[in-house]
Amino acid sequence: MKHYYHPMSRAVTTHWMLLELGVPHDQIVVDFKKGETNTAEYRAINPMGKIPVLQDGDVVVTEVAAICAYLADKFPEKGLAPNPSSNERGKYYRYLFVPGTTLEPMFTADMLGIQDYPAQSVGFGDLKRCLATIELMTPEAGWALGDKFTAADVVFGGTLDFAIKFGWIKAPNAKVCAYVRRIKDRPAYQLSHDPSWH
Ligand SMILES: N[C@@H](CCC(=O)N[C@@H](CS)C(=O)NCC(=O)O)C(=O)O
Repeated sequence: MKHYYHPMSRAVTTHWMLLELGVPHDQIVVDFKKGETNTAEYRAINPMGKIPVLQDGDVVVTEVAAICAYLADKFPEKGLAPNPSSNERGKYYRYLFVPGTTLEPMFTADMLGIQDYPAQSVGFGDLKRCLATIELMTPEAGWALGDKFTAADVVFGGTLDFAIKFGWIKAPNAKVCAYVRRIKDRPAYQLSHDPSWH
């Protein structure tokens, strides 16, 4: 498997996922700041010109959450996804999808100072609703699905970690901080994230 990556990018999340699984992969550093995602060759792999990308034989997976979900299902013996037929799967999908489809766009709009938008039409609603959703979804103890750490924590927890680090969440409460602390204490997190990010 090839993992297109840069150490100062969202690709640290998919690298973290690969390390949680402990599966071998070729790490291909793509320096997006030098335009390496802008070449015709790279755009043929991902027309969005974004990292991360996972290439598994003929299969190309883009988007952090999709890559984490794909990897968790490819290696079921590692236990990072609930069984496809279990009821937990619904909750699991929610943790995988809410960050990229709802929270990140809200944080982006907020950071850009965009306030005049139709909250009932835009997918993220408004900041108040997003923060209430984070509050509800953040586990009091353990992990998103209970005692067992899963890819849901890599995606949801990883997004909260970025949100605190980059000031997207201005006043994280004790529960959110404690969950992110548990995330950051994981050896695979520490191996995949630059020490200045810990
Ligand atoms: N929605 C994408 C976002 C990926 C993304 O924005 N990656 C940035 C680095 S953090 C990138 O590749 N930027 C290069 C560019 O847009 O040219 C995902 O979840 O993978």
